Amino acid sequence: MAQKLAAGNWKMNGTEASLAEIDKMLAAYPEPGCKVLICPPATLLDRLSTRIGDGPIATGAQDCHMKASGAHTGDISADMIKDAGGTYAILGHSERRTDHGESDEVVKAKSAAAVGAGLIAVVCVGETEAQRDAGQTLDVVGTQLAGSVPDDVTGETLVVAYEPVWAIGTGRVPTIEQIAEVHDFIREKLVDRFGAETGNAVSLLYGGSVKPSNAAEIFAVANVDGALVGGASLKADDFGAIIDALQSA
Ligand code: G2H
Repeated sequence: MAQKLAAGNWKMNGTEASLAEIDKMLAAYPEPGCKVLICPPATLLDRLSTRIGDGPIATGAQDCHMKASGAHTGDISADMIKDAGGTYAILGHSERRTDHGESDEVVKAKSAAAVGAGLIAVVCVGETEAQRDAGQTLDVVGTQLAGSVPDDVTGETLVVAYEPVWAIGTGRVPTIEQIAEVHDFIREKLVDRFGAETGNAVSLLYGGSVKPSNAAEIFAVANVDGALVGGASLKADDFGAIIDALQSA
């Protein structure tokens, strides 16, 4: 049985002032009924982790270099993420695939480095609008999944996020049937590759314009174990409402 996970991806948003939202979250959810993860920008990871302490809310990074250390200006490694208190890393988000040209091969190497260092990898996959219109969604997602997920994972060290590129930050959301089709497909591929025990234990997140008003409907879909939330994770009230929806799903 996969763990329910509400994950916030702050993207390139947040300064010291944003941490006040975390105080509100901690006050409202001292013991959330699902796993909660917040991935702030790297500049805030240490401060956020310290603020949260050892409670039920985890922190993570939005990327992780494939090497442990060295001459890689601007990058951070898995050990640095752990040193800053993070336990998760998001890998292969479509914004990184687009902005930084990250291929499946690169995402796989980064994910392997993260898992190898003891982090939980949140590997993102998803089709563009043109690919969906061309009927290529499952082919694209299947190829990304096969190419981006490392071999040495367990149900506890891998999370997969399905994020249709056309739904990210646009307010557009796939139909419930479209989400169900892709999540069922991802589950099937993970079970085929890793066996039923591991494949069924991997949390599958939906991501793309999740907000309080659509969360309950999305969380009712089989094989949706939670969400990767961007814009709506920046406000404690909105993210809290999404946590509420997941707790009661
Ligand atoms: C998808 C999501 C978070 P948003 O990228 O990863 O962002 O919820 O703003 O669409």
